[in-house]
Amino acid sequence: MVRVITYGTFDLLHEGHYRLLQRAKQLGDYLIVGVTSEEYDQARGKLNVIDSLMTRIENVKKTGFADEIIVEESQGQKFRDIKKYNIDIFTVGSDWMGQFDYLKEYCEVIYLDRTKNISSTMLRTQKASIQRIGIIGTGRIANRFMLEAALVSGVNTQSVYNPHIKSAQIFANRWGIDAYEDLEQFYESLDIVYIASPHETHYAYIKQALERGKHVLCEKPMCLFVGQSEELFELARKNNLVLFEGIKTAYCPCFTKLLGIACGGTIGAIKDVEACFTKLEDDCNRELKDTKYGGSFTELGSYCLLPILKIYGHDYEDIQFETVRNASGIDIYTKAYLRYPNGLATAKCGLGVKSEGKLLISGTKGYITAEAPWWKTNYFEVHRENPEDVERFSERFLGDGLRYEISDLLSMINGDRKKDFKLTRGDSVTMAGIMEKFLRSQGRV
Ligand code: C2G
Repeated sequence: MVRVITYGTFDLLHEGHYRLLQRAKQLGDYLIVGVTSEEYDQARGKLNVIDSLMTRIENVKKTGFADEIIVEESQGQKFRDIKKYNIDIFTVGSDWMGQFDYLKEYCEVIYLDRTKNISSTMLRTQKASIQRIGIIGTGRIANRFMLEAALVSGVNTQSVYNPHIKSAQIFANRWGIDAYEDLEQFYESLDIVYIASPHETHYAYIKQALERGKHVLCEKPMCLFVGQSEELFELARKNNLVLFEGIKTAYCPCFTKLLGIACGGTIGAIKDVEACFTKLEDDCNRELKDTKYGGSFTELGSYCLLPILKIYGHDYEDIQFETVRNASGIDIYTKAYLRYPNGLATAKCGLGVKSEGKLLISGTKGYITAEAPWWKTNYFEVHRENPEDVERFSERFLGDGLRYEISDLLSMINGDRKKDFKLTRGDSVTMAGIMEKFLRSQGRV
């Protein structure tokens, strides 16, 4: 008798899960299915699981493929189960390719092809549907997005578009999704578009997607012109769609906590915010080659402007830029000075100059510091006049952090609009206005 085991969350059970269980059963005579407990999903950083453990077990039972169902409660349990249940084959979907090779010492490990397309037919009966995501762009961030989206329940990334079809195909093969050459067919394949293409292409893609009834998650800076930003948000509102700017820091739990404390009066009235983010890039990278829309401020400015706008709001009185430029005239280092009626702020960004990445918020009773990488906030300190009076705060920041914005986006699509306080329409529009002022100050537009 061949004994097979597989594990999963099986949230909002869909045909990808169904086909996986069906093929797992066909691998042997007796199939054990491990369903993850809520605690274990939290510990491994899986977000947004909707169905309870009981519902998920019930749904797996209903497929009729499992001979036995167990609960997976902790890391290391797979190894123990393989021994305990005398397992011959461990199997899991190919999105986990290579991750469970360490079990090969104890049994056979088989990665079954992941189901690429989740259609809506099976999902219509469910209370929350799986949102199908398609990606535009195939750069570094798109690769990170694939890993992070896999840890958010309720989404299935299934298509990619790049005007250079070769790049789309390489990306699609790597991640087991479909590559599209035709934009219309691509839009038909999805519910949410994730846009990770060069900055200046965002506007046209967002507009197309919104006109076709698709929700949009767009990498920062979403827009480089205030008029475009306003137009797109208006279009999204009219079509009842979610338009979401992906500045990951805004959605990370520790950053939200930091803002809560900063704005809660602990350090008195805030009078200065200094935010610095530098990341050395090679001269031949897109960020430093594009002499019109590239450079330090368009690339990193959104991160530094975020705490400034969240603390002081949108009505700054004045903004000035100072830049260090390379031979092609592009800013390799930029300082933006903002003056508000009640305080000052500086945003400092560099792709060709390295500085200490830091967020420093100064108030009339104390200050808050978060060290680099504060844009992936997991720790900050509150200091007061007495040097010994230091409060320390920390919170987990999982993986690359994109899972938080994907999870918030889903909550908004599913009707929980409250969460857009983390990055509002006004925040995004103001940032687009600042990007435009910057480009004008450099004579680039
Ligand atoms: N799956 C699939 N096709 C999809 C989606 C999922 O074949 N379109 C597979 C996954 O690869 C996995 C199973 O269905 O084998 C369950 O998927 P999830 O519920 O997302 O669980 P997961 O997070 O993959 O848990 O210990 C937990 C396991 O390691 C995997």
